[in-house]
Amino acid sequence: MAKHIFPEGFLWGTATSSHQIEGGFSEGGRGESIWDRLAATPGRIADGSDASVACDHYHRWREDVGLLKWLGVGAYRFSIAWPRIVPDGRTVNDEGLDFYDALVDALLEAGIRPFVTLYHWDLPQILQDRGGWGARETAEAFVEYTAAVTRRLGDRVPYWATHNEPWCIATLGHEDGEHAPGHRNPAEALRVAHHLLLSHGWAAAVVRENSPDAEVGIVLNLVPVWPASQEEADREAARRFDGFFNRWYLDPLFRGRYPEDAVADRVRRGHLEGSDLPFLERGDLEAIAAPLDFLGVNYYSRVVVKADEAGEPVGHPVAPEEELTDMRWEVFPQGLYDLLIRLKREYGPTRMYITENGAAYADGPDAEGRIADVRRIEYLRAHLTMAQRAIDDGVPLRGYFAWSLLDNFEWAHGYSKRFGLYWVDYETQQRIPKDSAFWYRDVVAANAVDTGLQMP
Ligand code: IFM
Repeated sequence: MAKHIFPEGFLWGTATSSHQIEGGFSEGGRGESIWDRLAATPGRIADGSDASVACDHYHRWREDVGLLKWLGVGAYRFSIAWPRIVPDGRTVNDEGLDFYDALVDALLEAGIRPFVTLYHWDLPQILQDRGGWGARETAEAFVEYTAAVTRRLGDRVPYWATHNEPWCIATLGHEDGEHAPGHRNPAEALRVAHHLLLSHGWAAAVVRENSPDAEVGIVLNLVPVWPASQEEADREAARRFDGFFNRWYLDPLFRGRYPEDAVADRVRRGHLEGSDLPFLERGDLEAIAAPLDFLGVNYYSRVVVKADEAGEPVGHPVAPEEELTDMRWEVFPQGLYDLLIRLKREYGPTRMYITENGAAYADGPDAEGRIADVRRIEYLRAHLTMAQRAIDDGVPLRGYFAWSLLDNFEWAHGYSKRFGLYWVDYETQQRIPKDSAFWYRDVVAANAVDTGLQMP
């Protein structure tokens, strides 16, 4: 079989997030989060569930570190639950810090480097009550929270990501209303995006003070955007989608400005009164554009768009049913290569990590208890092949994190989508390695992925 060998020192990992796996809602002094509140609202989560128990990682974290050790990964990406650290929005809760402190020590003891995300969507509800990310004060509160976390863990954590996927927080949470806090207000969504970026810049400086040897970055969900046809209207729709989805975040972070065409687009749609961004204050863009040690890239699929009658970009899925995952996302590995090459060419990040990549498929245990998740293996194999090709072509890609270690609470979909390398039986909390876990373990051990093709 042809092998794609990764560079020495390539960081292999898996990823999770606090809200999706921890449970233990009322323990350790944890406060309410905006996702607890959303899930308590009937009709907001597809299967009517919530994350109050999830994978019970709050109690089973030692076992989960054991799973990571068995996989042989060199790193584990997880997030800190802000409502455990600052439950009332003001006072630091030592018990919350103790939990992560012990986890970090156990990981290091197992030879696994902690890759910590500070914000993966679980805002303390009390801060939402004071305006949430729409308020500049929340950016200030994020800095204080970051200071508390990094003062405690900064001596041992080598990788810090400030935010996970600000597009999802701003757009899904404040424009589409699908995610917490469930607002539908495009003007607010733009303020939210700005405050997230700003808080990233401010917090990154604090991380550098408290964790001087660590790498600091941010994690974006990015998509290659394809026009549905070569018609001018569709190409224009694709450009606009790219502006609102990718460049709205990449440009401020790497170029210190919002993309003019995308701003004009928002003005035209009535989401901004003029191109003077009302939320922008002196010094903000400089803070946002402070150099990053890494860019975290979450890649799952591409998007194909066409122009509707009003010229607005609308999704135009083209893939046949069998090329869709359970999220109805097209399996499109080439997009990962294209995206990495584009990032290198247009933004030149010092280094990148694929901080999430994976697929939701429901495959469960057969009569013998085996989980033959062949489609997940093929998905991961194809994407890793593209990642390795990008490295060969000069992309400074330094690591890869499979999403996810465990099946978990998939936000508005509840438990109905399974992304894990491990199957979770939510009744018993048993974790069962899927075939993909065995396969990934071999990849990590070999530092290589095979193409799956017998070469002559
Ligand atoms: O589960 C999510 C994760 O929280 C953020 N990135 C995408 C994943 C799959 O939808």
